[in-house]
Amino acid sequence: MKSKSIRCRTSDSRYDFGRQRPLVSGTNLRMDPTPNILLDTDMLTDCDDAAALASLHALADRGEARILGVAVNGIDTHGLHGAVVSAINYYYGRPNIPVAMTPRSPGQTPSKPSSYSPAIFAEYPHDGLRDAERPDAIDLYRRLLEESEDRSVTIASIGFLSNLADLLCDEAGQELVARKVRAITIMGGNYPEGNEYNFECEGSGPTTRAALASWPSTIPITYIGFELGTKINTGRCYLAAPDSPMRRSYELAYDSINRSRPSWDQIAVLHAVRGLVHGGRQWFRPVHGRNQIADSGRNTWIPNSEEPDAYLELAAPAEDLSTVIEELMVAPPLMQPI
Ligand SMILES: [Ca+2]
Repeated sequence: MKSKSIRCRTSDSRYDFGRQRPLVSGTNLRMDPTPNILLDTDMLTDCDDAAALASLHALADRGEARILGVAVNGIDTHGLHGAVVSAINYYYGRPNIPVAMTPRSPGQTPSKPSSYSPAIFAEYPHDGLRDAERPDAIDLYRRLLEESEDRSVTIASIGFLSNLADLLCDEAGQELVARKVRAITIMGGNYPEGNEYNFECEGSGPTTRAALASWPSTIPITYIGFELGTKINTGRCYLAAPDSPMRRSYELAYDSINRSRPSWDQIAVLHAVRGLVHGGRQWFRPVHGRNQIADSGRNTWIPNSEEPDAYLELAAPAEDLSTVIEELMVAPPLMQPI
């Protein structure tokens, strides 16, 4: 892993727990109905990231979303988890989606060996880059946001919040987000209170708190919690599906192709693209309030109907949502795989 200096020390005491989120003025909402998605993924130990990216491609194939780029957080000790993102992009015929890597080093963000990145790097087409050769995720965030229309970008965060903490660590980053971002869906936390991997893994608590405390208050945050994802088990759909990087990840991570796996990250992508209601049905119910994050990363929800932030409860039968997600996970690519 190349060594780069991170721009801000997000564990600084200036990110006090009680700090007000910055009130940075935004601009008028542009009502383009098709969300422009920037995905922030760890693509590391679990396979739901692979299925979430696949679902995002399937939604793009249906004209429901555009994929601006993928920022990768966390560190794969094999140095290959960016190549998994690239391999999935190649599978869906979109090889030019930019894939950028956290500038953090081990010790500054969770660092683990991916259970599936070596196999996917060896067995499937991709851009050939190792993680150390990829561009900086914070630079990618800034470039994509600056190039976008005001209030036109939706972020789906399905891993650690290190990239967001680094992006938001100064007023320029906060102003850029306030001006360009329409909404964010974050898979993280456990509701109404508890512990969850993305928020607390390997001492991530201060980073999680810094990212959420620095997020502009004019842009609502929607949280997908651990407890929601565990209700929606998917993955056995790949048993009858053709070979693909996603199918391979479900074979290699927790034997998920036979045992299935919770759908934390797919739910976050689905909500980022489709919102609460789709196809005439309400799938999710928001519980408004605000998140409190302890040093450990443990979160506590303070309910308040006046707050813009919310976590989601399931508003439809779990098996129906599992079916919707599995249809997206195995939808054949619209374009020719590369
Ligand atoms: Ca993830």
